[in-house]
Amino acid sequence: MMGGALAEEMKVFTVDQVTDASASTPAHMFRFEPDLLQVPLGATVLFDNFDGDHTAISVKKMAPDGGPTFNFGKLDKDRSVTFDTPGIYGVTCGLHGRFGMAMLIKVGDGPADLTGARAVVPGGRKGAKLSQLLDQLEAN
Ligand SMILES: [Cu+2]
Repeated sequence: MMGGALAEEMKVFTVDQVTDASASTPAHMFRFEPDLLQVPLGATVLFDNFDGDHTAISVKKMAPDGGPTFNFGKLDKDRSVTFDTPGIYGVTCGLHGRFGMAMLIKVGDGPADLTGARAVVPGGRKGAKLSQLLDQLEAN
């Protein structure tokens, strides 16, 4: 491996997958933290599933051409993805997407193709959440 431990560390981002029984709405009860993540090209994102009850799945079509897609089950040990293709990636949980458990990852410094991403947003609460995150990304 090239590069020191520190350089490697700076390119690894952890996303918590939360189950919060005290939350007042289902969308808040099951969530990714953060739900909007911007990372440099080549970064690795780790979906921690620390409470053991979440999957992490690419949202259909919501990834740039040639970019990685993934489908991590509840029991998978290695739940990390390296993003070598810039663009916008949608992620959901197969179990809680219907409650709005979804997030966006934007990879790279260049301008994001928001129009392309909006065109493939799915329906339901998951889609509503992703649309809201695209609005946030646009406002940044
Ligand atoms: Cu979940």
